[in-house]
Amino acid sequence: MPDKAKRVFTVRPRAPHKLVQRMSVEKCRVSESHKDFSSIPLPASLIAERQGDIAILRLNRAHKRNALDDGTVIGIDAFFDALPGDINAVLLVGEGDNFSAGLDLSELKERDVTEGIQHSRLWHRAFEKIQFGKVPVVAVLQGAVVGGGLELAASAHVRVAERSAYYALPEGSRGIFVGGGGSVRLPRLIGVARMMDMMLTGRTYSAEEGQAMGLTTYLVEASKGFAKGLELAQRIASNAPLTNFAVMHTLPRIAESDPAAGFAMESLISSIAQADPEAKTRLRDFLEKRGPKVKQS
Ligand code: 1HE
Repeated sequence: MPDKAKRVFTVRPRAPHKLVQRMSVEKCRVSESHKDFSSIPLPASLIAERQGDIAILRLNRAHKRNALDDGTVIGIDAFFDALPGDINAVLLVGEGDNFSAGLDLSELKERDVTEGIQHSRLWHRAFEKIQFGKVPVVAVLQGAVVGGGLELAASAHVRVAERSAYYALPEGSRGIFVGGGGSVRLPRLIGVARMMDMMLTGRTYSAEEGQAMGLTTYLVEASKGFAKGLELAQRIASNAPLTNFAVMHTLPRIAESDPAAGFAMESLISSIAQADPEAKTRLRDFLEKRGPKVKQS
């Protein structure tokens, strides 16, 4: 869908910086298929739908290769902030042949240093709500997963890549630096040396190569990404919510703690999870032959 007329974005309850207040987003479009999210102010560059307890957030700027303009990033922030409580997983997809070409370079020209910092912090806030939000997020990748598009993908918990997907960090050739959390998240996925090489030499990695490196979690054939992503999101959504929460919020922090603190945190969260009535029910179901057995995937 083409971009529509623009209007000033004024809806965030927490007073944003004046730069953010000035940023404009395309007019909110609400159709029957995503009426559940109608109270969330989304720009035309984002479409939200639901399938049961799965929310599907679609980058909808295929004509600009889903480049992330300010309105889109503000919309991502608003969407994850206001996700309804009955949603148990999110599927993040890009319309067209590319997941995302990263930062919308046309918006970069006139920013001064302070505005640059505020812009980067805006991305940090939005992507933090993905990585450390309410529910796990599965991203479906195809074509360009580039620059800020890779930073966005890196904030998801599971990445399903079609064979056409490729990863790149062209910031070096544009005279800029990652600003959407890439220097924090990507070294944790692929290592500092690989990220350095990608930024210095413009090296790209295919979806298949990305699998060995930890960027691609699942590799699938052309046009199979959505179905695989949805299947995984449904599987994730069927877990006990407290376990999903612990995996998202506690596991990465334990992994970065010193071992003594990590062991202590693990004991605490495991005892909190097992005391939850949901865990009691699930354990009883298994022991009484009603619960599912582990199946080889
Ligand atoms: C864009 C953008 C964009 C496409 N910002 N407008 N990202 C990049 O450096 C990647 C820049 N994009 C590309 O290298 C190519 O567009 C692609 C390889 C991704 C796709 O190529 P292609 O041939 O399919 O499309 P195209 O003809 O290059 O682009 C189609 C349109 O999208 C065209 O606009 P049009 O008005 O001429 O039709 C492009 O200008 C537009 N377009 N990508 C703005 N990125 C928080 S910091 C993050 C830092 C970064 O993300 S740096 C990396 C930025």
